[in-house]
Amino acid sequence: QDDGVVLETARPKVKPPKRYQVVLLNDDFTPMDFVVDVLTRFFGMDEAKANTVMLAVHTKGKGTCGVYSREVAEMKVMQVNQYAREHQHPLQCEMEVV
Ligand code: TYC
Repeated sequence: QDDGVVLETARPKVKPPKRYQVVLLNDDFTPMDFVVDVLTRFFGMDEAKANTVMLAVHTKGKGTCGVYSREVAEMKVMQVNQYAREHQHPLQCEMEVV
């Protein structure tokens, strides 16, 4: 019966998964329109948001496109860099742990 004793089971600590920022780097050659296309195509931004982010990267040198799990961030980085290379633009995308 209820004697007030609480039994707790020991369990290994699980850490929350790390999150990763996907970052776009500025360069002097990639057309602004192409960067806006990338941001709408791969990061689900509307045209206005994509324009704002593109201009922030253009003026500040780099900027965050979104924050994801490692797997999703790796996929976005690969897709963006491949898409840029296919179109012969030097646009660079990287990931950073938050
Ligand atoms: N600086 C580029 C230009 O003037 C535009 C640009 C913006 C390029 C963002 C890359 O990540 C970038 N055409």
